[in-house]
Amino acid sequence: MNAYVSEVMQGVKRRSEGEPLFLQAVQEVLESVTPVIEKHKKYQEASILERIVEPERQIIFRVPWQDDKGKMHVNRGMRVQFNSAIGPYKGGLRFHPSVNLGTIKFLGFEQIFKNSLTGLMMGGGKGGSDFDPKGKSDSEVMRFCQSFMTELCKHIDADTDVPAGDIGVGGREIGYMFGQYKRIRNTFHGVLTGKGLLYGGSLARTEATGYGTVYLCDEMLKDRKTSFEGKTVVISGSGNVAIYAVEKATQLGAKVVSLSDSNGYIYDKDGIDLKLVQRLKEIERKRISEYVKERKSAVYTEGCAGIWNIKCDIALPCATQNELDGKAAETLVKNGCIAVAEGANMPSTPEAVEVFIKAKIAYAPGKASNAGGVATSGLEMSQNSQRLAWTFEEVDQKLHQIMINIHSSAKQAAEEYGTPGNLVNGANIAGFVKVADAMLSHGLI
Ligand code: NDP
Ligand code: 2IT
Repeated sequence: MNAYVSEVMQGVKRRSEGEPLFLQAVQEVLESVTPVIEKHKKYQEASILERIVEPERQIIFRVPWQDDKGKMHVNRGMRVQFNSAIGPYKGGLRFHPSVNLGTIKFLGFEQIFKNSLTGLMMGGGKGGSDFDPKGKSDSEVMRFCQSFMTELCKHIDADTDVPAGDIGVGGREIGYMFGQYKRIRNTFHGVLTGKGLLYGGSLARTEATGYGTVYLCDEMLKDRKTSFEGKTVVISGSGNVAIYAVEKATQLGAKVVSLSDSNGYIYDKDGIDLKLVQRLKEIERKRISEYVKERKSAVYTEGCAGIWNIKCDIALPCATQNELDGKAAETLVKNGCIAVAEGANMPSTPEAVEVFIKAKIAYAPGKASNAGGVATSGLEMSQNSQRLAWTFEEVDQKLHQIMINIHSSAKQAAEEYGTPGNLVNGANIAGFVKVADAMLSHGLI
């Protein structure tokens, strides 16, 4: 590694003890942008790297709430406002027991470059809590969300910071948080995205991340003179992103044969029955293991890591970070997998990424392939500002075009800086340059 870049990395390591996910995300971006730093001295002269790895602001707060039996609980809430060089902070909220500051910093850092790639005016931010919505009643989730927003509402605004969903935060949670924000601030505006259609949400936002992942993958396949038609696809997770990746891949002629959750995975040789999955997961909030009780062609296996042993042409990891390791990547490649597009954030470990790049299969990192979610959040913000609602087709067509553009700008940047076909470098560089140049324009802040 270049001496300056390596010094910045050492500095981040010294100051981020106990934050391995954040270090992993920073390391990858710094390695990718090294040729840019070497070619253009202006970034080093203005200490752009030192500044871009340090969040502009981090807010950590207590979230007290009462369960249905009256017992009091305390969770930790946080929002990391990472970078606002090209727009208001934008990024989701994650409610999951594993959430800590390092998780939110990693996600917020990724969001800076992802949002830049969309071509829309959005800075990077992320938030969340170690609250676990699983097994809680609607009233418990409501009380938690209201308490969370009672503090968060002091720090966000439609032109300041606009949160959305992520793991554990979907339409129900966004609704409760929007209600509380409106009540306390007495303002009705687009302060959150992923809202219900009755109060300012955008058509196609629910579908956007999954659809976008498939659109981007399709661009990589086109480059290789092929398509989703007739391909066998493995998708991990069974949440918002996974479900709509299944829908779009199936529409494009593929057969999706598996899905998972943190307990295990299903394999359905006849192709996933999407309506059944939607009922089980979106309405009944059940485990994916229930699927096999209603579908004779499917089998369930305990433990989620085995999903990558299933032979497939295309793999779309859509569950969580580091869910696909080096060994799993080798198995996929050995079994003839030709494309991997990440719906989740950083689902492949650095070792897995290396395997994909070496094997020269089509590989899209999450910050490129899952950017359709936040891009459509950006489109929701535009509609809110206009006080208009666009049709599903209009939003979907814009989303599709944004994914095509992301693929081509990542591909172009990879070529320009000497690693053609490497979309990890391409996405990091294309995302970085825009933000870094905006930071230069703003002077030392
Ligand atoms: P959901 O909460 O809807 O679903 C998450 C899915 O991932 C569930 O199937 C869940 O299983 C599984 N999962 C979560 N944590 C783990 C874990 N530690 N090990 C194994 N499986 C796990 O979330 P989303 O679908 O919204 O998010 C999935 C991924 O996509 C995340 O990485 C998120 O950051 C990313 N993403 C989401 C966007 C969005 O618009 N929603 C946009 C861009 C990226 P279980 O029920 O067992 O926990
Ligand atoms: O990781 C992500 O990009 C998201 N969870 C969506 C963020 C958003 O603001 O829509």
